[in-house]
Amino acid sequence: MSEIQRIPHASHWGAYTLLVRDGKIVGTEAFAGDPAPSPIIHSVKDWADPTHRIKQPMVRRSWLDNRETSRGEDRGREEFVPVSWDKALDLTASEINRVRRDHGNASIYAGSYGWTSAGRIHHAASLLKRMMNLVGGYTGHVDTYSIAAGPVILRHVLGSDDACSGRANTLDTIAEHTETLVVFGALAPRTAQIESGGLGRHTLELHLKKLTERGVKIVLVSPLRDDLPEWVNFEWMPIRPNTDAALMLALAGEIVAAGKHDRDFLERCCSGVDVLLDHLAGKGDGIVKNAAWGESITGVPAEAIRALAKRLPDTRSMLTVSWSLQRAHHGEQPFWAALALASIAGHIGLPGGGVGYGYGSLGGVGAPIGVAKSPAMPQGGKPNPDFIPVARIADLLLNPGDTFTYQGRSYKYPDTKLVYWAGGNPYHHHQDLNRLRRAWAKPETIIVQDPMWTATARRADIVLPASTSIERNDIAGARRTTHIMAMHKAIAPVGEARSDFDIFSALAERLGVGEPFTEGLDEMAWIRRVYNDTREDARLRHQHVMPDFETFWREGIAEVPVREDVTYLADFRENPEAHPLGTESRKIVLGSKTLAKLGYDDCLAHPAFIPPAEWLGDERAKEMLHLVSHQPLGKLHSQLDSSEYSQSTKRNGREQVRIHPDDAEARDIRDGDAVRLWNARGQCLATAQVTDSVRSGVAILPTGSWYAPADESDNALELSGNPNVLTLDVGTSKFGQGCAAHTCLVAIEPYRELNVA
Ligand SMILES: Nc1nc2c(c(=O)[nH]1)N[C@H]1C(S)=C(S)[C@@H](COP(=O)(O)OP(=O)(O)OC[C@H]3O[C@@H](n4cnc5c(=O)[nH]c(N)nc54)[C@H](O)[C@@H]3O)O[C@H]1N2
Ligand SMILES: Nc1nc2c(c(=O)[nH]1)N[C@H]1C(S)=C(S)[C@@H](COP(=O)(O)OP(=O)(O)OC[C@H]3O[C@@H](n4cnc5c(=O)[nH]c(N)nc54)[C@H](O)[C@@H]3O)O[C@H]1N2
Ligand SMILES: [Mo]
Repeated sequence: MSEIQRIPHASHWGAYTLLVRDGKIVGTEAFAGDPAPSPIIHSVKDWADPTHRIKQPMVRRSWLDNRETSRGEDRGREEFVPVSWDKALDLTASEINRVRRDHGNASIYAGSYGWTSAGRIHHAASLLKRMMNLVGGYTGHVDTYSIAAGPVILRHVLGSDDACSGRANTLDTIAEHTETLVVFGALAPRTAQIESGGLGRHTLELHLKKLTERGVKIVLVSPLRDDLPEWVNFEWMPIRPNTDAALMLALAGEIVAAGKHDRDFLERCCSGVDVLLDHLAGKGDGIVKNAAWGESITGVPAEAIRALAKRLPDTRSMLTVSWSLQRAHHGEQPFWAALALASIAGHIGLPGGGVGYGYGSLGGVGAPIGVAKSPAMPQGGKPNPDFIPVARIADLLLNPGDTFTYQGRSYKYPDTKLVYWAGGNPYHHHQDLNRLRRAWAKPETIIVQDPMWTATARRADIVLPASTSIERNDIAGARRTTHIMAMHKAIAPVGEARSDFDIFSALAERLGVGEPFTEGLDEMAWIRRVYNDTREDARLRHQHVMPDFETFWREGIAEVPVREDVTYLADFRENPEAHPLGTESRKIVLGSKTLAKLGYDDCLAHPAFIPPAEWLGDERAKEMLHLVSHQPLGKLHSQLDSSEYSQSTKRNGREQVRIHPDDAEARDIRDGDAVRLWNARGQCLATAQVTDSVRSGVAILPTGSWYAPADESDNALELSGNPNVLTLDVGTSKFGQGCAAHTCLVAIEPYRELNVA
C-alpha cells in the first residue's frame, strides 16, 4: 500500500488536512490551531462519492430539440441527454449571445446567489459575473438571503452596515467588559461553525466560557432555549417569533418612563429623538409602549420586562441581535429598535456596551477583524445598472416590467430570457418553492453549473458539471478570519467534472473575451497573485509579515493582520462632530425625515412593531404554529445533506420538527411520529421531536433537506422536510425587500400512513 499524503484544505466550516491514499480520502484531521473544529469537516470526503454527482454535461431533451421554444413547464419532468463538453459550451455561449443580441444583457439573470465553495479563485458566482461584465453585463442582485433588511435599515440610520457585517464590538471586549448581555436570537455554536470563505479558528465558545466565568447576566430572547449552549448561565425569555421590536420598544419605554434614559447621549449623538419618544409615549397611536403592552405582543411577562429595563441603563449593557430577526416580515424593525434601545440605555461606544448584529450567526462575526485585503477573484466593473433585491427572484421571473421599490427608489424588473446559476441552489434557499416552480417555467433557457444533481440542476436546460473544491487547487480566507488557507487538490475530478475556472475560461474564449478573462493566468498563477496581493497589503499598510507564497502553500495556512479589542463607535461617542456618520443627520437616526417623506406603511419614520403578515397574534394562530426554519446543525444549507453527520440529525430519513409537548398533545402527536406540515402554500413531511426547549406555539424545522416532492404536480407533498415549501415569499418591506423566511404559520398533524403503531 502506498503512503498517506497529507493535503491541506479548507471549507466554509474551517481548515483541515485530508489524508489521502491511492487517490482516496481515508481520513480528516482538524487544523491544530482551531479550538473548536466543526464536525462537518468529516463530511467533505463524500464529495468524492459519485452517487449525487453530475458526471457529464447534460441537456434537457426537448430543449435540445426546440431550444428557446421548448416548454419551460416541462423542466424537472423530462429526461436529460448527455453531450460532450464542446457541445455544452457551444450551446451555452450561443445562448448568451442570442439573448444579448435579441433582448439585451438585462434579459440575462446572472445574480446567481449561493455559497458555492470557500475557494476564492473558483468562486462560481464571481467568475460568472467577471465573464458577463466583459460582454456587456447582466441583471444582478443586491444584499443576501442572510442579511438584507438589516443592512438596508442600518445604512440609513447608522450610516453603514458595519455593525451587522462583523465590524462592531469584537467579542473579546464583550467577554471582558459587558455586565448585562441580552441575546436576541442566538449565540449558537451551531451557526458559528460556518464563515463565508472559511475560518481558521472557532472561538465563540471561548468567549461564552469567559462570560459565564465572570458571572455576567445573560438573557436569551428566543423561541428556542438551545440558542445558547446549556452550560451557559442564562435566563430564557421565550418570545413569540417576529415580535422582538415590541420587546425592545417596551424596554425603551420603561427606561424613559423611569427617567433613566441617557439624555446626554441622545442629544449629542442621535437625531429624531422626539419622534421616537412620542411613539413610546403613545402620542400617535394612543398606545403607551410599556411592559404591559410588551407582554401583550411578545408573550414575555411584564415583570421580566420591567426587571430587565432596570438593569440595562445601570449596568454596562450590550445587545446582540442575530441575523435571523431580520429574515422576517418587517425585519428592518428589530434591527432599528435595538439601536434605539441601546441609544436610550446609553452605552454605545463604551467598551462592552451598545449593540451589534450577527454575533454567532457566522463564526467570524465578533472575531478579530481582518484588516488586509481579502483574497478574491476580481469581478470587474458592471457595465449595466440592472439588479433585483436578492430574494425577489420569483417576482422578477413572474412579473417582468413591474415596478419595485428599494431604499426609497423605484425600479423595473427586466424581462428575463436566460438564467445562469453557478454555485447556488434556489430550490434550497428561496421561499414558497411552489411559487418558484411557477416562476421557473418562464425563462426561455436555464443553465445550472453545480457538482451535484440538486433540485435546481434537475430543473435546468443545460447542466454543467463543476468539480468540488477537493478536485482542484484554490485559496480560502475573508475579512472575518484570522487566517488565509491553502486548498490543495486531493483527488482527481469525478466523472467529466471541470473546475469553475476552466468552464468559464472556455466560455469566455467562445464569447471572444478569453484573454481579458484569464489575463493569461492559470489556476496556480491566480492563487499566487491573490495571495501576494494580500501579503503585499499586509506588509505595506500593516507592517505584518506573511510567509512567501511557497512557504504558505507548503504549510497550508498563514495568519493575516487583524484588529482585536474593538469598541464600535468609540470615536463617534467621544466627538460626534469630528466623526460624523453617513446618515441624513450625521448622527444616529431614531426618527427619519427620509422615511417620513416616503410615507411607507411597512417601514415608518421611527422604529415600531408592525404586525407581520403571519404571527402568533393572528386569528389563524389559534390552530397554527409559527414556523422558524433555522440553519441546520449537520451541514451548510443543502450541501452534503446525504452525509453521515447530516443524516444523524434526522430521524427516519426525514428532518425533525421541534414542537412543544402541549402543542403535540393537542394534536395527538408523539415524539418520533411522522407529521405533515401544511398551509395554503405547500405541505411537507417531517419527524416530530417533542421538546420543551421550544416555546409553545412555535415549530422549528431546519432548512437544507434536499427538496423531494412526491411528484411534479402543483402542491405535491414534499417528503424530506424542506420548510421552503411552506415559507412566505414577500419582501420584508418596501424599503428593504429582504427575505422573510421566518414569518410563516403552519398547521401540523400526525401523518398516519407512516405511523403504524
Ligand atoms: N426557510 C429558510 N430559507 C433560507 C434561510 C432560512 O433561514 N430559512 N436562510 C437563507 C440563507 S441565510 C442563505 S445564505 C441561503 C443559502 O442558499 P445557497 O447558498 O443557495 O445554499 P447552498 O446549499 O450552500 O448552495 C450552494 C450550491 O453550490 C454548490 N457548490 C458547492 N461547491 C461548488 C463549486 O465548487 N462550484 C459550483 N459551481 N457549485 C458548488 C452546492 O452543490 C450547492 O448546490 O438559504 C436561505 N434560505
Ligand atoms: N450549521 C450551519 N451553520 C450556519 C449555516 C448553515 O447552513 N448551517 N448557514 C450560515 C448562514 S448562510 C447564515 S446567514 C447564518 C444565519 O444565522 P442566524 O440567522 O443567526 O441563524 P438561524 O439559525 O436562522 O437563527 C438563529 C436563531 O434565531 C432564533 N429566531 C428566529 N426567529 C426569531 C425571532 O423572531 N426572534 C428571536 N428572538 N429569535 C428568533 C431561532 O430560534 C434560531 O435558532 O448561519 C450560518 N451558519
Ligand atoms: Mo446566509
